[in-house]
Amino acid sequence: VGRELINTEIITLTRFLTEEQTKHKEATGDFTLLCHALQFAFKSIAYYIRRATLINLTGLAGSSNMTGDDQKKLDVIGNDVFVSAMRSSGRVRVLVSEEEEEAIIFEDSPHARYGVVCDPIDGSSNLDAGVSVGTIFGIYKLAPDAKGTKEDILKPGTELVASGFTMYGASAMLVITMAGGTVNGFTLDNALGEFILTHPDMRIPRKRAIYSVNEGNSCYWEEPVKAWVEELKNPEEGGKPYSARYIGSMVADAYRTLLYGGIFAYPADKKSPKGKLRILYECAPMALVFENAGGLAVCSKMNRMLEVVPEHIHDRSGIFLGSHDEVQKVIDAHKRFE
Ligand code: AHM
Ligand code: MG
Repeated sequence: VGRELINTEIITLTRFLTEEQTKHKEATGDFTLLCHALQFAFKSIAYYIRRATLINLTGLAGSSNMTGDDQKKLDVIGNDVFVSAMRSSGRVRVLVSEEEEEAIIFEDSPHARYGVVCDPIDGSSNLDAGVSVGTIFGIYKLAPDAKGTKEDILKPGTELVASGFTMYGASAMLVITMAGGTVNGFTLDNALGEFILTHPDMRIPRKRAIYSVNEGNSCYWEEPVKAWVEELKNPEEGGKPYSARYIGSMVADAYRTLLYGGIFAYPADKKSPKGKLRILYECAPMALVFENAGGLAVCSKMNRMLEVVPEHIHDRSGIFLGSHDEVQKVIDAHKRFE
């Protein structure tokens, strides 16, 4: 009856989280509930993005966020969906979002033990062209004496308990990792409304000749970065040059890099001495995913990205992440300039 063609033993995100929870005897279920709220936010955002052109959600909202970026209508909606999901979970005390100037403290959950950081719709300049965008998130367990202030969350990525991203592409893809764990990828089945485990234990290839960087900024780059890219483009006799791939959505560029290998970079440069991408909700969550998949992630000073401590919630950093050997090449190029 075609039974052999149908896999009835699918692992949904719900099942995966339940199984993870039973592995931890001390678990209270709070983290699992928080993840359920997260997955609802991802499904809702995926739904609005898919329908954006049909229901008048393209274009600008007419406002700008704290960094002066013009907000898209979907930036605002994505943020509202995310904030509401986190508030109603009852498990989040502090939330930092790219779209909110201040950290949000949920006063109605005074005993909640988690802090969440997010970029609800990253790469939103690509939205109206139908190019993939994504949500990036990180989860921190608050210290027992946490006071429910933004300081509770000004922590390095080494303190993350989990992080990941959802890419809204041909399918919505959720990639999630827990501290010290593996990286797992789920694909949203729109008919079932469930994220299905399709990419268990993702491992990034050790090397691959692909680089992903906005080379339009190269006139602002520091010498080691220039030298590194020149080297990739001009191989020794008989070698092949690297391929360039740049979507301009960190989530999509990072997802490709995770699957195929290579390197994604947004260096600090003379124009943006601190880099462009944000430590808390862009760099650190991605760095945990890449390290747990066997790759590396460093900042522009070539220090481990996960150890960079933000002073302010919206602080930025240069970042290089990807295959182990490709990131090592950038580190080596910098060493030659010391
Ligand atoms: P956003 O958070 O305002 O969307 O900006 C972040 C995005 C990243 O997704 C992407 O890697 C980068 O900005 C692209 O920047 P650029 O256009 O300077 O290359
Ligand atoms: Mg962003």
